[in-house]
Amino acid sequence: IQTLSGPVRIERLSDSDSGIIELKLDRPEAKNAIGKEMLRGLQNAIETIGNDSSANVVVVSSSVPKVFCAGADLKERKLMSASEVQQFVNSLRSTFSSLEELSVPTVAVIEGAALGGGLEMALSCDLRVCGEQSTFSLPETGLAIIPGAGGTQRLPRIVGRSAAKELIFTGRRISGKEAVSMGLVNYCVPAGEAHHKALEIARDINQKGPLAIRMAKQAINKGLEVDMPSALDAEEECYEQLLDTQDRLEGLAAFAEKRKPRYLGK
Ligand code: CO8
Repeated sequence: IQTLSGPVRIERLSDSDSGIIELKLDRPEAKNAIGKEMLRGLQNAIETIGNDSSANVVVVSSSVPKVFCAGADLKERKLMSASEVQQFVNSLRSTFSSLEELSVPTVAVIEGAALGGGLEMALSCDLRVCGEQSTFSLPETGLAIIPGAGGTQRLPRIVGRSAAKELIFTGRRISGKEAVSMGLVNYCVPAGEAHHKALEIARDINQKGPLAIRMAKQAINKGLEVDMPSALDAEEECYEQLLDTQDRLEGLAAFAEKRKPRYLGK
């Protein structure tokens, strides 16, 4: 895999973890705020991962201590005209949609602040793990705007409409403990251990049939957007794509022979 540099890096783990890709935000001077360069970096990274058929799971984290991402770059934003802001936000929104639409699972690791666009990025991932000292907020209404990169849509789908409305109307910062209690994150662990926990989850996913994981993600995501009969059709379609795979036969053979399966993704 190509290793991208700049404010967004991607790296592949080695040996038995080689299906795990790390996407790292690294713009320490601005607490990972998303400006134009960061946005381009994210787009390149997501495209590169999307084209890599041997990627099985992506861990999205920050290399900057005590922050996941401070949201939109407010200094850059101040210099933009309304139409430039509109263009930028549209681009950010579609970038987060491509993150959400990656065929493989994504796990966000939050150690510290996930604010505004930074939280919206985490919401575009499939799973979230945070350290106890983390803080989460969508402060946009305090800046006289609304979350514009998916926050008004993804947050209520994850935590329910009532909790999402309170967080968006007030911009209140919540802790990791509160985030886990409302289902915003899957796990809240002691500070500094979120990356370790995310890798544990990623390794678990990486051991499973890779095509099955992709089909499970597709079935869940497609099904949640439509009525139940159409959702069950989506499940059937995804299930049937797995019937003729070598990996399905390998799973059965491994069970019969009481050994670990060796999946090839075919
Ligand atoms: N944009 C630009 N620079 C930033 C940002 C930001 N969002 N956040 C921090 N920085 C800069 C600071 O200005 C400072 O720079 P300098 O050294 O030149 O003064 C540097 O990063 C370090 O910041 P702090 O000294 O504040 O560091 P702390 O560790 O004390 O605090 C925090 C870190 C908690 C992240 C704090 O900086 C903070 O609260 N930042 C602002 C968070 C925020 O309000 N973000 C915007 C949310 S709104 C949004 O993202 C809209 C996106 C929706 C899509 C677009 C819709 C229009």
